[in-house]
Amino acid sequence: MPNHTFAAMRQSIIDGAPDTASSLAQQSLAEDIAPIESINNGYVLGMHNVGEQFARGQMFLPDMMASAEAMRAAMAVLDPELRRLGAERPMAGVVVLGTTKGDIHEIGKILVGTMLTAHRFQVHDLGVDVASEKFAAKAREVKADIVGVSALLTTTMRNQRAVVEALEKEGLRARVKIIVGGAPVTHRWAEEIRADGYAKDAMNAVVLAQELMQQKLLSVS
Ligand code: B12
Repeated sequence: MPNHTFAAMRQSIIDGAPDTASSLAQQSLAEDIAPIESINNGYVLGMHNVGEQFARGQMFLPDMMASAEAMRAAMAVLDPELRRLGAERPMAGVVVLGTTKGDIHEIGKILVGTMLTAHRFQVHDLGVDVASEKFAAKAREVKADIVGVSALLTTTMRNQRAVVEALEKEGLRARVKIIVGGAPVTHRWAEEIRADGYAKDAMNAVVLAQELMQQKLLSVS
C-alpha cells in the first residue's frame, strides 16, 4: 500500500474522524493489504501522536476521545478479517485478557486480543475496569493457560500486581502464566510483580504468548 494511504490512516486518528478511518480500512482490505500493516503503519502511529499532543497540552480529553472513536471504527472493519485469518487452524492456547480495575483504556488490549486470536489463541476478553478476583475466577472457569493484564495509567499499574496475587491466592499460579502490558509498563515492572512476561506491543505479545506456551508444554512433558 502506498505510504500516503498509511499517512491518511494516521491522520484520520489525529483528526478523530471515524468515517474516514473506517473507509480507509475498507479500502485497504479491498486492496489486499494485511490488516496488521494498516494497524502498525497507519492507525497506531496516529494514536501515538495523539498521546504526545495530549501530554504537551496541545490536545484535550474530548480530542482524545474522538481519536479513540476513530481507532475503534477502523478496528471494527479490520478485526473480523484478522480473526478470520486465525480461526481456521487448531488452538494455540487459552488466554484471559482484561484492563485492570480503575482503568478504562481498551484499544491496546483489544489489539492484543485480536492479534492473539489471529494466531490461534482462544481469547476471553473481560473488558475494562476488571477486578483482580474476576481475572482469577475466569482463569479457573476456562482453564486459562495465560492471563494478560493491561494498564495504561501509572496509578492502575499496581493493580497488575493484585492480579498476580489473586491468582496466587486461588492456587492457580503454578499453571497460569501472567503477561502484562500497557504504555507505562516495563520489563522491570513485570519482574518486580513476579509476572511471567511483558510485551511492548501486540505483535510481541503474540511472540511472548507462544514462548510461554512452549515453556508450559516442556514443563509438563
Ligand atoms: C485513547 C486514550 C484515552 C481514551 C481511551 C479510550 C478507550 N476506549 O480505550 C480516553 C479518552 C477514555 C482516555 C481517558 C483517560 N486517559 Co488516556 N490515553 C489515551 C491515549 C491517547 C492512547 C491510548 C491508546 O489507545 N493507545 C494505542 C494502543 C494501540 O496502544 P497501547 O494502549 O499502549 O497498547 C499497546 C501496548 O501498550 C501493548 N499492550 C497494551 N495492553 C497490553 C496487555 C498485555 C497483556 C500485553 C502483553 C501488551 C499490552 O500492546 C498494545 C498494542 O500494540 C494515551 C496516550 C499513550 N501514549 O498511551 C492516553 C493516556 C494513557 N491517558 C492518560 C490519562 C491521564 C487519561 C485520563 C486520566 C484523563 C483524564 N484526565 O480523565 C483518563 C483515564 C480514564 C481511566 N480511568 O482509565 C495518560 C496517562 C498518564 C499516566 N502516566 O498515567 C496518557 C499516557 C496520555 C498522556 N500522555 O498524558 N484516554
